[in-house]
Amino acid sequence: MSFTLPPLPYAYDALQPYMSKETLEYHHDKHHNAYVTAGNSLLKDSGLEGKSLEEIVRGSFGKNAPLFNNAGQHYNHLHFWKWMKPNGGGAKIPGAVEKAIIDGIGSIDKMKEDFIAAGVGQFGSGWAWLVVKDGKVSVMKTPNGENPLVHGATPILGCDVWEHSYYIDYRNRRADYVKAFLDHLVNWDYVEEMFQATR
Ligand code: MN3
Repeated sequence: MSFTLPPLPYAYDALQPYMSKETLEYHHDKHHNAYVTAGNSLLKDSGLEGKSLEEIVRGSFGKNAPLFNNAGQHYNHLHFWKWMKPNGGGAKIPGAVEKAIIDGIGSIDKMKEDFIAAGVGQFGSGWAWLVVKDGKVSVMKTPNGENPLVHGATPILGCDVWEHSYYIDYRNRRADYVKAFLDHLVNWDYVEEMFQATR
């Protein structure tokens, strides 16, 4: 396979005021595109050509750091765009994933608290996640381009906490960004879709 950059599933200004047109233009057109371009170049002669993106991410982890970083970030961003939508977030959580969150973490409020703490507590660049591991939903965080796939877990929601994701709109206020992500941007239907695919 080769990596391709899909268009955003909404207009560049669709997530305002919580994520600006300028942020999405840079983040999608420059940052994500750079992972795609570098990833394709690093994939050549890596021994992982012809594998699925998930196989490339798992297969390069700990073995080929440049390829892993770019393939991991490509995977993370492909889903990140779909994990958001205009008028998302809040309490509109589909029943199956809502129940699994409550079973695994205790309550929706506790999940939000833990998710924000994971995003804020990730030193430097990285991601905050809701994952399914051994059939149970939990919160985790990873540095840089790493993701739950290489820790035996499947991500069902991820928030990019690299500065490029929020610095234009929130400056250094990462907690405000992660809170706005949960309250106004999350596409819970896509979270539910990824959750159902783990069952
Ligand atoms: Mn990013």
